[in-house]
Amino acid sequence: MDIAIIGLPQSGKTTAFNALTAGHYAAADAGSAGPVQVGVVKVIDPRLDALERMYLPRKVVYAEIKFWDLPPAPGGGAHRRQTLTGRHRNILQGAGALLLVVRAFEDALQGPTDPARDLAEMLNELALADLETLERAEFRLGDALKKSRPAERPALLPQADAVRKAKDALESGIRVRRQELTPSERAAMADYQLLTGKPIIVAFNTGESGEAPALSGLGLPPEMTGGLGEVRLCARLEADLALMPEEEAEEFRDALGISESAVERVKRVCYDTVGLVSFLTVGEDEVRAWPVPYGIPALDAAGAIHSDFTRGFIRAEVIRYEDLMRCGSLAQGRKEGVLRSEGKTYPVQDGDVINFLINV
Ligand SMILES: Nc1nc2c(ncn2[C@@H]2O[C@H](COP(=O)(O)OP(=O)(O)OP(=O)(O)O)[C@@H](O)[C@H]2O)c(=O)[nH]1
Ligand SMILES: [Mg+2]
Repeated sequence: MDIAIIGLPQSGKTTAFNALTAGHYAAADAGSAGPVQVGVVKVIDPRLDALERMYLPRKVVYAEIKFWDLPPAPGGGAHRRQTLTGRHRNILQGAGALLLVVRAFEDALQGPTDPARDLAEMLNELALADLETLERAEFRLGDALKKSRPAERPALLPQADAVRKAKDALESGIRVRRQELTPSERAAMADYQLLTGKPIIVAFNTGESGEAPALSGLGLPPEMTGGLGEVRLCARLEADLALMPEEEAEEFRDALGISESAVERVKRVCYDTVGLVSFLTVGEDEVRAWPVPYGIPALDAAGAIHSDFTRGFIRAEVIRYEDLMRCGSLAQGRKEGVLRSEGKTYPVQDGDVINFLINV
């Protein structure tokens, strides 16, 4: 999954990126345009370690999260507006989720913190970017309708209706992800890769001391904060810890009363907010975790492995991870009747170990 880090200028996005990816790239000065940075982190999964001991595979493949940090817009530090429509828009559009960094650390240059104001401003920016996209789409569709032959209209009209509906709801303050759209309307929206259609995780970047804000305490309207994920981290401290040897970092965390590294917390909140689960595949060749949305049909889960798998899908043999560990092998699981045979529509659960039977 790709997660783009967004936030107001100088909110600590690059510092958070470094904390999450243990990157060695120094936070750039305000306004200086740095490169786009990408960092990949493995999603630690103890189940894979246990399966590795059982299967002794040639390789183990963990689920991954890719974090993206964008350079500040030219002159960015000077004015507060973050341009979400600039030349890196495609990265934001391609992301599976947005990590929205909100400054909660004191900074003499930037004045008093105001997380509620900053968060509202960013959410507003996202909505404005989407409104622009939808207005352009509405215009184009209207034009196409005018020029269309009668036979072409039935395809265009529902699209135009869906765009209008989403735009109206967005104007009344409801993010696209939270809108009540029919499955076909949602499908029509998918083409536009709308930013407010993505899961958003708010990362409060707190100071080394002092009170950490919470979404529920910001006094923002529930329609604005509903459905947002939240996590608190002290990016500067965590970025320092991320560069230390693991043991040393652990000692520091213990001393500071931090039970878990920022990256572990952020990963979990991202998984929860996006609604991701992992199904597992096993074998002598490879033991692997596959991140997929919760409850996706077995057919689509097969497609996540290889697009050919959707065409040749026969059935899925499924066993719960716990049952496999208890039985010791798929064959034993079959004997005990806990290895089930499932069809295309079976909703995949976290911890399902799946063997797809494919006709190639
Ligand atoms: N005290 C404190 N300072 C921080 C923290 N995180 C970031 N900073 C400082 O805030 C300034 C901006 O941090 P960056 O990580 O560059 O922020 P940014 O959002 O990437 O900035 P732009 O890319 O220019 O928009 C730097 O001077 C950081 O050292 C934090 O958790 N605590
Ligand atoms: Mg930066």
